[in-house]
Amino acid sequence: MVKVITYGTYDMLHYGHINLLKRAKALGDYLIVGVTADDFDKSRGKINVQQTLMERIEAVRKTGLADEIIVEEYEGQKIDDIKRYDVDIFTVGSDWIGKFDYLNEYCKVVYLPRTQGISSSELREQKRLINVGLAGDAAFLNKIVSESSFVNGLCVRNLYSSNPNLLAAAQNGEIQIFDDYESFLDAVDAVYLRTDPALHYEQIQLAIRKGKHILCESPFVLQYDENEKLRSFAKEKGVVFMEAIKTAYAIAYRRMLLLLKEGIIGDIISVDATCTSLAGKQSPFEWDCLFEWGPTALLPVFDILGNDYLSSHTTVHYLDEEQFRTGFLKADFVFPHAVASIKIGNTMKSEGELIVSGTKGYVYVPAPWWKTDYFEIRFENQTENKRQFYQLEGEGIRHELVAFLRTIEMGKDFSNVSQQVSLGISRFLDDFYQKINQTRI
Ligand code: C2G
Repeated sequence: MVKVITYGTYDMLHYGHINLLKRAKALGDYLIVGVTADDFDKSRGKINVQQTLMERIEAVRKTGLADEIIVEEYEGQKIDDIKRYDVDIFTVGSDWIGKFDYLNEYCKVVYLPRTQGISSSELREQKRLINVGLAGDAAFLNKIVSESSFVNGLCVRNLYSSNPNLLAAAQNGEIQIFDDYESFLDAVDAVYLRTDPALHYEQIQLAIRKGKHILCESPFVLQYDENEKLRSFAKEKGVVFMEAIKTAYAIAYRRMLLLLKEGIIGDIISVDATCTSLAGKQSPFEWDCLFEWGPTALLPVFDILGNDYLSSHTTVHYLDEEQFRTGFLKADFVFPHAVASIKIGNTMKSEGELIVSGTKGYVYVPAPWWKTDYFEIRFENQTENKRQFYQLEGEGIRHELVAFLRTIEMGKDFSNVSQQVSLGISRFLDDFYQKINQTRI
């Protein structure tokens, strides 16, 4: 019996896939089809897959061409599978020519001509393209533009800004520039906001009124009650509103949260996050340190401990107290059974690490933890220590854009920044502007 094996994602299964499977089956007597797991696809840069693993497996099963279906979960698995299933022929489409020649050592390798004129990417793109306009002055917007090119179904064609550097870059591309916020909104389906947070409340309200979906860089408002008001207004108008913190989309950060929930380090006693940078503080187009770093540093505190803290105290060094311009800040929180602290600054440099301490051990995320692809779970007995590594593409921004798009398309919330975190950040800012429990140095 000649055994054949082939692999693929088989997202939105189409006749190109079916042609391939038919010819693969004809090469032998028994066909094994490896369907890629979501994590494996993410690690090889496929982030736009629309269907779940189970849906994709079911679609392959329904073709009736596979004698056996397996899941491809890791780099290098093909060699293991060929040996384990005693495979005679490995086959894949001609788009992979040369890539799998190394398998010749284990079985025959056949590249079958790819079917022209059809692909999952094209099918995904044919779905309505959501036009996301960018509003703001920070250089960070350039990253959103470049990351958007990795996301099918989304395009960036409009910019509302006053930063000449951004405008110059936009003029070289195919981006239309606006100096009037309302006409900018009229030109887009959705908006990514990175404007001055003091303006967010008005700007978001207007966007909601015009039925535009909003992805707003955190902090999205400065007052707790504004946060609640905008949330219910967006809901009432059927508009998607998401707060953006890119770290929330880093796979390592998500996995760390799951492990903590499972109790890997016991009960959590303390969360300590530090975020500092010296870059950017000179430019008038960059945010104040409190906006730049506050939400990111607060993210793990409120994700892990909730936002119901009993008390907090902030020590702040102001660059300009009247304008609330900050140089660095340290805040301490007391929760019913735990404590937390954040240290942020752009006039000082420190080790940007995150430490979560528990009754059985602790999690250590090395600097810069907010762009993490790696963390360690450490115990008293060092032999029990675990190291976890997860690929991080595009600092999380790509996944954030995918989540925004999916929420718009499917009407289900895919945001990784929970209401608990969002309200916690607003609560902290509310206290800050009222100078509650604040010491100046
Ligand atoms: N295919 C094809 N013609 C098309 C589209 C796809 O022949 N128009 C083939 C691909 O070459 C591949 C299979 O169909 O052999 C599945 O395609 P994808 O789902 O795009 O999977 P792919 O990313 O190619 O994964 O480990 C995974 C494998 O390396 C292949």
